[in-house]
Amino acid sequence: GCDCQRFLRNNWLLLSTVCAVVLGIGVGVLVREYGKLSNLDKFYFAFPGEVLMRMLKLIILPLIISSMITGVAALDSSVSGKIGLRAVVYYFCTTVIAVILGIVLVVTIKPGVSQKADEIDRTGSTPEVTTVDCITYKCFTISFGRNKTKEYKIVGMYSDGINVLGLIVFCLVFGIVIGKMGEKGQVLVDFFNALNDATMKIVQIIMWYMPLGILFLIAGKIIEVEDWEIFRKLGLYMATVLSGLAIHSVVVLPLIYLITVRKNPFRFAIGMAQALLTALMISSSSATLPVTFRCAEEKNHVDKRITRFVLPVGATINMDGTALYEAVAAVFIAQLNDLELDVGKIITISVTATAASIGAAGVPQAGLVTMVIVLSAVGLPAEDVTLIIAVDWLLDRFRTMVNVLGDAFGAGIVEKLSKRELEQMDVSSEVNIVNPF
Ligand code: DAS
Repeated sequence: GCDCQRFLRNNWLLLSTVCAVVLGIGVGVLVREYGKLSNLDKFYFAFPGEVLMRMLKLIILPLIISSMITGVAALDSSVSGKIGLRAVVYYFCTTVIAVILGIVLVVTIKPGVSQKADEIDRTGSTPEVTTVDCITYKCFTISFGRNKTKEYKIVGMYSDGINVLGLIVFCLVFGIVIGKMGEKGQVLVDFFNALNDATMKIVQIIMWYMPLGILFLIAGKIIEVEDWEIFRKLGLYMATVLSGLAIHSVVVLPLIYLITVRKNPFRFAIGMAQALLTALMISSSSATLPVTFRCAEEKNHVDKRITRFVLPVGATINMDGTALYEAVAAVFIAQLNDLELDVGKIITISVTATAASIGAAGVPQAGLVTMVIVLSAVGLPAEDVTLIIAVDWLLDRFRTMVNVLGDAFGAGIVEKLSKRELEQMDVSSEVNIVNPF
């Protein structure tokens, strides 16, 4: 009785989100079968989901600014340099491992070789993605034409206005400067601390809305998908990507966590469940950031001084799932094109896939866009991304989930490695981050 009640109270959000997913699938399938909705109806139907996305996107800007600035200001700059270095080493190593894992899998499974190559008839089987209507390749901004009427835009929410990486650098500098200003700087530190508290309060409100938004996000997607047949055709490719993502998140990352932190990695991962589920539903690690923060701090009790630093930067540059996917997809397309891959080309793919994952913004299908870099580096036609567009929305969800998991483990690992510095700070300084809850 009592245990069960406590479990419900602590996990009601997660449970109702899971229910929302199941319900969303049910509603989606039913409406798809019997609904006969026009395009406008579909838009209205999916609108509650769109509202969730917009709320999350709205809140990440003040969240990144306030958490980064207060996080850095609270750290002594020599310490923050060390913590930053550890984070970057972690980001880099896990990304490279993910790429190698992806390449090993795709080279052994060979999803694009032999009879599979004939199966994916390049013009016939993907009728809705016949031409690349326009490619405006500017700061990772691209839009692919799907067919003549329906434009399929992959324009990051930031690409037209805000540059997250630039913002992060600014916040780093600003945080260090006001941290060093003493008395006068304290006003600003207090201000951003208050801003951070307020932002997290709003996040809490958004979380209440989350199950409903997710229900309609998933139902709306099920109604919208036009061609299920393509899944069978690209099945082996998808299986390669998904098994790579599974190995990375169930074996590789937990092992690294286990070795460094010496705690149960799966308990840690379960603590992140709400964030992982959110990532899976909205396929944006940036928009998931508010939830990632809450899970890491509330459920897994990672030190706020670490999360404020490691999570926003990680969400922007640390994308293991994307790196793995880019490597697999590039080799897959090479196999479809009968391109012989020598060691040099494999290395080129590995390096560019790593770079492309760092360059990809944490928004839906950003990885598909930076894919162009990898393809052109080995001389493959850039428009061949159209071959995998049809299933990308699905793979995007899973790689985003792995991206978020990688950031979370990173926070846990960097915290452990920085224990000494954090303890020293506890005794030496009064500047502590106010608990917003
Ligand atoms: N979906 C992106 C993310 O937010 C990255 C990608 O498209 O691979 O992590």
